[in-house]
Amino acid sequence: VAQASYSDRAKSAPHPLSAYLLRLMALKKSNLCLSADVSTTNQLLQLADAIGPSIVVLKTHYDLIANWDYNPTTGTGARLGRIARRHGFLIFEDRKFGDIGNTVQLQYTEGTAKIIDWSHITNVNMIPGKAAVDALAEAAVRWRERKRYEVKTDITVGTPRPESLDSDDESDTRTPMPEDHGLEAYKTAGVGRKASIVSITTVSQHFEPANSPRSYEDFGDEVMPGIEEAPTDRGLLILAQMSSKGNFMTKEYTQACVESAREHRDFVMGFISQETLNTAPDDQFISMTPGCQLPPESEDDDAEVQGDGKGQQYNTPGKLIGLMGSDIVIVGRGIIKAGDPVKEAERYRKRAWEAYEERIA
Ligand code: UP6
Repeated sequence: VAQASYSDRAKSAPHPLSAYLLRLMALKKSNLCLSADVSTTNQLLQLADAIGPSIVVLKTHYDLIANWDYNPTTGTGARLGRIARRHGFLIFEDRKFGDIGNTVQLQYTEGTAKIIDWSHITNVNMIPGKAAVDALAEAAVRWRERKRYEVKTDITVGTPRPESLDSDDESDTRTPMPEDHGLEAYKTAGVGRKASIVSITTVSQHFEPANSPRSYEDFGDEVMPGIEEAPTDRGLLILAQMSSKGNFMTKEYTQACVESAREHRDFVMGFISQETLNTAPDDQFISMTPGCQLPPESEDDDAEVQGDGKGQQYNTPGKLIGLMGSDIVIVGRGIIKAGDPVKEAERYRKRAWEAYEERIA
């Protein structure tokens, strides 16, 4: 597999999201994932908007964001989703789930972030055993079923019936809304704003936020030219190897991760690993690799890069893609802390892409 091109692999990938991602990589000439480890929603959205053209995956740690807004339609994840659609990248919440099946299911679908609603990809730490993967797979199937029954209706928000307002003001004589579920849209979007209401069995809403500060809201439903919207499938990566010094992931452990992935080819897209883990003829997993930095521009591209003093170890894109057979490099501080992150992201994209081209040549 390591010698095959991304576009060829796209044709036979068993997971719809993997096929989509591989096509996106070929289209954008990018095998770069940005690890957007920032502290606020605005920083996250601005970074995504600025770096979006250079990447195919944006990795989040939602719990690093101080003001994460979990509203399923106007919150941080939904807004990030628009930017992703516009620039053509997938969202990967690096949640590293690690608990019993029932708990991880709830953490994936409920709680303060409802990760499954906005993140195409997430990952699992396999320490608790294979049941966690089964449980996440089951949650994803249920979520997709529910998605299929969503109906989107576009409306212009009117004024709701007085009795449906949370107000005791009797002098309030506003005109009734045709449907009660316009109330949420009214409260959040405001009268006269465009909104679409998504109804399932129970009703939830999709609409433009009332106080959109900047242009990423204006992207609306635009999709990046050249490719359709991402499929509504969800994908999982198994944390099979780590970049950190002295981690406890043995060869046997990594192998057990591969076996679990093979049991769920329709849900597991691949691995977080330091190398490709495709060994059997029908393994078509994607490996994404963190612990990646380039030396400063003044130095040789393959010069050694020091760790961060907190256990992180770095390898260059040349080594990870070219020698280790990884498919996507994950870069955080190497890009974010650069003087010009947009330019630096392009430097990483080019180096990682060149390494891939050499590999398949
Ligand atoms: N990450 C690793 N190593 C792993 C797994 N995940 O570094 O084995 C994640 C970290 C961080 C990012 O949680 O978000 O990848 C790496 O960031 P950096 O490029 O700034 O070191």
